[in-house]
Amino acid sequence: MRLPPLYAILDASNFADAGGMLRTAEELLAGGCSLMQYRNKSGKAREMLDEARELKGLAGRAGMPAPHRVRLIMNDRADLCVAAEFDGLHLGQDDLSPEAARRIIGPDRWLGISTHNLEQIAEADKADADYLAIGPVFATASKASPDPVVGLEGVRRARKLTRKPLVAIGGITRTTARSVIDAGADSVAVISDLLPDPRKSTEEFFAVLR
Ligand code: 3NM
Repeated sequence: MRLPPLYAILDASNFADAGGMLRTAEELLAGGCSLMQYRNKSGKAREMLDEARELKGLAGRAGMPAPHRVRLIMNDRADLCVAAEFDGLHLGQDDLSPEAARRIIGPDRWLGISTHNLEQIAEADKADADYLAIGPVFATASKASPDPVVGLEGVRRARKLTRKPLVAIGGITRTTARSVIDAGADSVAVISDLLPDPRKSTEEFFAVLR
């Protein structure tokens, strides 16, 4: 698999309602974003499934042919990933094990794992995961109790420990994205710096990432 250089994360906590999130998703798609994660740390399963299905409908209507089609990743919840027919699942260190998640999502969906230090990278590298994430690269206000910042040096070291596609996350902006890719990441995952004007921000990310 090959990751696009921009991985947008839609965190439900940033939106007053599902409509706000969907409008942002539409703008991200219009800006050319082809990989989006739905993250909802406090929602009820039923609401999450409804929102995820709406996202799925939007992404389908974006109508890009493979291999450029939009891919949707569910955070944490293997059950909702399958129920909403998402393309992949992203697991944190405290979520299901990759093996358990794989049994639920099947062999074909993408499986990503968050890591926060070199031991976790080495461990996740051995797991049945399609990509690994390392972070937080920089300070972030978007995550409760973030792990210590790993910096660009952490990305460089992670790159040396795995051949799996590597996503960098945490405090990454249009100003720093290029340096993160140059440190060895294949993709940058972003929440806040896409929010002010999602279409324009997406285009500006691509302008520095291409
Ligand atoms: N995971 P922003 S940092 C969701 O370190 C998340 O694994 C992280 O948001 C990790 O782009 C983070 O606003 C927050 O900093 C990313």
